[in-house]
Amino acid sequence: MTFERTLVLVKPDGVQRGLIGRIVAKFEETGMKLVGMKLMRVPKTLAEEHYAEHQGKPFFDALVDYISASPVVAVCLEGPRAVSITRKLIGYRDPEDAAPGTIRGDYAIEIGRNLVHGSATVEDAVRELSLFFGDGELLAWERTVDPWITE
Ligand code: IDP
Ligand code: MG
Repeated sequence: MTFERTLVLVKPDGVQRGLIGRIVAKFEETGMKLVGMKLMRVPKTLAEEHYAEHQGKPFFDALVDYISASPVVAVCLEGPRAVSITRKLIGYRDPEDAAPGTIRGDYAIEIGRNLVHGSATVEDAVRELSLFFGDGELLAWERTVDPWITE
């Protein structure tokens, strides 16, 4: 099984609402390994680069304002299929369609305040992680429980 790394952002609404712990716990509890985490402000230039695929869409300016309005928590998770497992836990982009049990399904109401970002593909994850984390900020470390989580 190939290990992947993925980027999660607890967006400003998640930080403001005091949901950092609950959101990070959801991922941590799967057994995926936390290899990076920091509270940070997202400058507009970084927000625009991160969301470049949405440039020109009607919601783009509001999206950039939202992400840069207040601090986020950037998290890097590692594990087999980390990208797809993380997206599954986050749930569909519009909370109205997000399944119960997912972060958006349980804690969010509107698409423009959907609490959390997760990289959509392995390629996106590589690109996004290089935007949010510098050299040395992602840590390779051993957990004694690893053999009980992955074969
Ligand atoms: P994702 O976050 O599930 O990958 P994307 O389609 O990549 O969803 O959109 C990125 C983010 O842009 C969404 O999480 C949401 O915050 C915002 N967004 C997407 N579509 C809309 C919309 O129609 N109105 C307002 N915000 C939107
Ligand atoms: Mg996306």
